[in-house]
Amino acid sequence: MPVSTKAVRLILGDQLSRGLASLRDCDQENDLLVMAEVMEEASYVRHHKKKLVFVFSAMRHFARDLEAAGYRVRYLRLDDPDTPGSLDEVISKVVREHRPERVVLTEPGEYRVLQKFEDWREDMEISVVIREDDRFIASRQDFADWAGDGRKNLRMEFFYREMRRRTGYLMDGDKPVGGSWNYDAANRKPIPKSVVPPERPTSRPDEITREVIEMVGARFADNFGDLEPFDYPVTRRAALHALHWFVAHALEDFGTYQDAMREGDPLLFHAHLSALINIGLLDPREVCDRAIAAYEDGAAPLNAVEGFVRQIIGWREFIRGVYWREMPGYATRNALEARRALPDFFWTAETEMNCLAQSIGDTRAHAYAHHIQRLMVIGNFCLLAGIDPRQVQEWFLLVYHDAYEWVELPNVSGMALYADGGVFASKPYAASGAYIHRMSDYCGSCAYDVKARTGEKACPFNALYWNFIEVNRDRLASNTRMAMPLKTLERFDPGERDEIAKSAAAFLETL
Ligand code: FAD
Ligand code: DLZ
Ligand code: SF4
Repeated sequence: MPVSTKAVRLILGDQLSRGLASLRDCDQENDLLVMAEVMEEASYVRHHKKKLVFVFSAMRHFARDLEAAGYRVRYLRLDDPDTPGSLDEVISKVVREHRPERVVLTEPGEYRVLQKFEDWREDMEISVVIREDDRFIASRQDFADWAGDGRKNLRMEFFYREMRRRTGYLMDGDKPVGGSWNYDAANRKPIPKSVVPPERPTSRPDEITREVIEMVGARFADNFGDLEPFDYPVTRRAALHALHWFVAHALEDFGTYQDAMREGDPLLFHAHLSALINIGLLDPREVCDRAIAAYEDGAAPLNAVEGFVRQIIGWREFIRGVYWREMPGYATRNALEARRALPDFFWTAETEMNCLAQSIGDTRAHAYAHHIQRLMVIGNFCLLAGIDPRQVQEWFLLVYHDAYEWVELPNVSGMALYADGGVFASKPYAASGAYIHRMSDYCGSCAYDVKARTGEKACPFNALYWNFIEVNRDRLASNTRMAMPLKTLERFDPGERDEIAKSAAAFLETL
């Protein structure tokens, strides 16, 4: 006799958490957990091959572990001809076939998917329950309450302090441990040649992952990025290993070299945990707890641990709050009226600008680049060259294995491009070649001269930077944080300003 189904509980590819809100009151005998690999999600952008392997393999391992724990799971594979192409069709099919009393969902990470969920709630004859995603520490409502209606510029630092108070992380009563909220001043050092980051453990793909690699290789051969070698954690157990490894071996120097870049090593002392947290294999609270325990045990200094905790309970939560507060209009903002097409070298990594060749090359190889590569090399270039924000957003959404719109969009539009007009950034993160030179070893083997401002061999970031200030002079005039570069520009003689405009135009022409 077929088992009757009380509730269908759909679990999305980035909801791989045993504590997920929609799993909490699951009746193991009568409820059905549904997971589906669907072409719509696999192709709404042409994801990096490693991101596809990561998501599908983690989904398959999660389903296997749920089954082993006694849950009834219906898993629809992409390579099964009966699997529908979209989440809409999946939900219709399982409701038709299993006739549940209700559908239980956890709110998704993207506005586009929330609209689907809301349509189901509206259109279906059975009850559709959408639960808050409480894997985040601040709910959407918490953020909205904090941000208020009228607050024009949202500042992460103040939100972060609220989160410190709320979580009690690194707090001494109502005071921050060590007396300061923020130790960022100690976290901006370039990395000397003599410092050798710890070697990361590697692992071999198991049978499930090998099968997924084969499927992605066959069906997504033209997508961006290297498929192999693939050794990312795809289970809860492996994710915990990665967390323990980071805390034991890299956290100590995470803060000091957080902004540094080195050719051939995108990881340095970074956590490489964003994708695992975003997909649900690690909980942000447990990640912070581990880091704080290392501080309390004397294994990691305060500047590292505070810096790390700030990224998670500060930036990560803040960025998500901004996304839901500002959507749907946020995706189409273009405050600086940038219209240039994304250059081809974003796909090939073939450019003489070594910083971009390295950062895009790392991205293509690993579906990963660290924050400063994303912000101050790739994002900065797009800002200075006036690349169309929609094209930049799409690129960032597809190339990184931690990318979902809730986190990618505010980072790109708000932080890197200032396309949102300053919802949370106090000024555009624009920088000349000098910044990249200071924080990396890229310039040493570059075809361009980082010290030269104009001329054929001059670092393009230099003329582009001053040209950006010139072109956006009126827009930036009222921003006190831009007063210094604007004043410096005024001091250049007209011939120099003319040369800058010509050099920038000549370079932009080559794109
Ligand atoms: P670490 O440098 O070791 O940081 C620790 C953790 O802090 C990360 O794992 C992450 O969970 C969190 N974190 C740090 N900064 C941010 C931030 N700005 N926003 C959200 N979380 C943060 N992060 C994504 O997860 N997905 C994205 O699609 C994404 N796109 C980005 C696009 C741009 C233009 C920029 C500037 C940043 C983007 N980030 C994104 C944020 C950040 O670059 C990555 O979280 C980080 O590089 C991931 O590597 P890691 O785990 O080694 O991080
Ligand atoms: C990223 C992704 C991919 C590639 N494929 C699937 C899928 O086939 N099925 C699924 O449920 N989820 C997938 N995901 C994750 C979703 O895109 C993600 O849940 C939404 O973007 C909401 O954040
Ligand atoms: Fe990048 Fe300019 Fe340095 Fe070359 S010289 S690596 S283009 S910053």
